[in-house]
Amino acid sequence: SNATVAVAALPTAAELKDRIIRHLHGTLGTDVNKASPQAWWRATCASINEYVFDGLRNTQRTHYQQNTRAVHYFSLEYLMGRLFSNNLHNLGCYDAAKQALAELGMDIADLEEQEEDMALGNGGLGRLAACFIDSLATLNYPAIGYGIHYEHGLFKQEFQHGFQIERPDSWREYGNPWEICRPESAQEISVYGYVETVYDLQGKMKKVWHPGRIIKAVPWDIPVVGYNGSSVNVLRLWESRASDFFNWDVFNSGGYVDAARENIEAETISKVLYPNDDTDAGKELRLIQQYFFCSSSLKDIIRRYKRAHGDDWSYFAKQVVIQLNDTHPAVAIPELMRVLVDRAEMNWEDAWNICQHVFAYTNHTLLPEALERWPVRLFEKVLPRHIEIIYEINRRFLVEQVDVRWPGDVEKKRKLSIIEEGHEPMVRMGHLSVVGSFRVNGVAEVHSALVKSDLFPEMVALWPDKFTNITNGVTPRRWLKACNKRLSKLLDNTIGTDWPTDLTKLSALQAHADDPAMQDAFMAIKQQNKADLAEVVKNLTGIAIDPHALFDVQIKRLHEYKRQHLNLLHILALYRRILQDPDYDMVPRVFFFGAKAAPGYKLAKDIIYAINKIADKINHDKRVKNRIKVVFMPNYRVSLAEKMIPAADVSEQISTAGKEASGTGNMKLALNGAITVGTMDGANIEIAEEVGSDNIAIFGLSVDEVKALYAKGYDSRDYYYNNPELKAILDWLETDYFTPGKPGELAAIKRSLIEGGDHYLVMADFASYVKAQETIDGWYRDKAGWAKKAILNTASVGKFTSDRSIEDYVARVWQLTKCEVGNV
Ligand code: 26Q
Repeated sequence: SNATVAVAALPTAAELKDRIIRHLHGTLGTDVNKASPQAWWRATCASINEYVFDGLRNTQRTHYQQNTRAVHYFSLEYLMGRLFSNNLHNLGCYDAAKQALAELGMDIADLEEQEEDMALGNGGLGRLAACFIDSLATLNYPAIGYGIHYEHGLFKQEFQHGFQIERPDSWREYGNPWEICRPESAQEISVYGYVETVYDLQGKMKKVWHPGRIIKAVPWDIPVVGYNGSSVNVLRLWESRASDFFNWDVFNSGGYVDAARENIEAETISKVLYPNDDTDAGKELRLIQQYFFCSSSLKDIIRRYKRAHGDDWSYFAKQVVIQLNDTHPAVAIPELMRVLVDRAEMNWEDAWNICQHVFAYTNHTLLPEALERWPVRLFEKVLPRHIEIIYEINRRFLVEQVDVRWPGDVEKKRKLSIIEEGHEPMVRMGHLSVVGSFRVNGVAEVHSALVKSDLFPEMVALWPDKFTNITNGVTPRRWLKACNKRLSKLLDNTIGTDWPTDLTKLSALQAHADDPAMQDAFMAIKQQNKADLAEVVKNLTGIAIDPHALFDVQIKRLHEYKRQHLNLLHILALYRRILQDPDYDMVPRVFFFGAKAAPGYKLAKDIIYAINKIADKINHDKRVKNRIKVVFMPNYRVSLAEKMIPAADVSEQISTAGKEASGTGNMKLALNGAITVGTMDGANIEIAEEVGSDNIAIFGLSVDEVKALYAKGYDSRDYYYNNPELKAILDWLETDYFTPGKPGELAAIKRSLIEGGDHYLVMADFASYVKAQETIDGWYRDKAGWAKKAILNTASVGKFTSDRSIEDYVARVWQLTKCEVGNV
């Protein structure tokens, strides 16, 4: 046993075999002869959990005994995906489990497919949270992730005649082996009601909130296993229930039915994840979700703190740092103020001082429509005491900071106020987060610069040191080691086995990039991964694809700014060239899409429909002679990403410059040897810097050029009338060529680009994009040249491990100390 890891002894194949059989009998009530794959999966999970729970107990005991400072990651979203293979890899026993199962006659890959994805997030922001908690555990930092235990995660996507249909995701319908309910740590949460002003015997004014409703919050703990079993941290997710306390009177006074209705209302809070990844009109339930989880989590933190320090608050900011994953949990700031001022009876200045040393805020977007704002009247209704506290935070900020810096400047006050005045006054959650935090970060260099220059310039003038950058990263355990086992073995054999925890070690691969044997080995692996994906595509869509074609992949939420329709216009250009010139010479390509559209986002759904209709036409057109295939993978999610990314030759990262805060799929694809076609946006800029201009195809306007074009007045029709190919393609969308008998079904895309003004500059970047794709086509014809570029991509992106991001947060924000966890 190793004294510096939480999980004492890593399981062997023989031990696992014993335990799996024991759980088949004792936990599942079945036996080796009649067990279903589902039962085998459950028995294996239960066996793994014996090690996981040991590690969890050791870690929690060590953190408690050493009274460690910890980061508390507050996020409305965690996109965990599946945990089976991840936990096996992090426990260092994937091969042992594979062998144990093989000896029992089972294929581990079939068992992996039994698990539902844990899809408690929309996209990048939620997956980032999942990568971060993996890195925190791996690096032995004391950390807790807090969030909501949604009954339904992100919807399941189906296509019917090319339309996106949403179906509920019921990931826990048959139970989830990775979670533990902790009813002993339940909390009571208040909402609604009114505030009473009272005076005590000394004549001191006090505010008393009389809540209109009380809801119970029950925590579920999901162990987060660090690589090599180093630490096992927890992800604590809150589920809402009806409070027994509140229901008692209604129930006893004959209101059995009313009580049942209140149960349903209480349980609605954690019922479903909002499927938007940009804000829409303030919904009451969403605000209650935010408050419900922030209040529960703060109570949990304070309970743990008081166990060590009693009523002495002077160590609180030394022990506790809270990271706000965007503004979604920003209501935690007035909530902590309320607890300190109203409940602990602290004076305002001391309470505010604690807050400003506890909170830090990560911004993930600059898009104006995605900046969270809540109507003041909604706050007054749901959180009547909190809106008073926000007003007081704002009053002091305007008097003590803004007016001191810019005396009498009404315009500055209007711009900086946490309350946006107007017909419907709004609370600006970004402003609240900046004012209440000691640090604010963006998620890639260019994005952090824009946060300062475009979003909060006056806040920077007030507090220049508050703002910093922390470039995103991804966990190489899930996004290389576990999802691309073939490449991982090649890396182990070539550069040693340290790379999963020290990703810059990948740079040792650069020395092999010209070696023909390495090129062959690398591309042979890519070829096998492509063959595996072709099989998945066949099963999922019925489409037969040539695994030797170039695999071009765009996987991300569907958004105009991400420009899936730019990709589509390029496909149409190629198709048209083929129709006009039957011998048109191009490298055969399969264009893969994976994307969910927010259910209410009309144009995003129109784009999905257009891709599906155009795919159908092209895939069945004999004249194309298989030079183009278009595959829209249904229900894109983490587990599908793990199958697509290792098989990608080309990574599409084509957002309008200045719009994609960072991107993280770009990192995963480059790590697996895909070559990026991308704009100078988000982390693409840093990827280009790392891999060098020979190994990436950059195109399009830069951030500065985009700004200049908007400033001079952008007219997309200039490009329509000056580029005959582009004009012909857009006009094509108005015909019934792709939708026989139904002309105009695809016209909305053209309209958005012409009459709609083309806000995301698709037309302006089109020609440059087509050229970049021609460069890619040229590169791919040179097999050795391509192999070299692919190898250099994998070799050069070590910077983008989430371990580096976490070390940056520790150094620039959290100030944590590593805690080696012993085992007894
Ligand atoms: C807000 C209010 C109401 C309902 C929904 C929302 C909401 C939910 C999710 C708003 C935004 C999101 C998610 C945003 C997101 O995923 N942003 C991405 O974050 C990544 C990690 O930093 C970046 O890499 C991406 O560039 C960024 O788009």
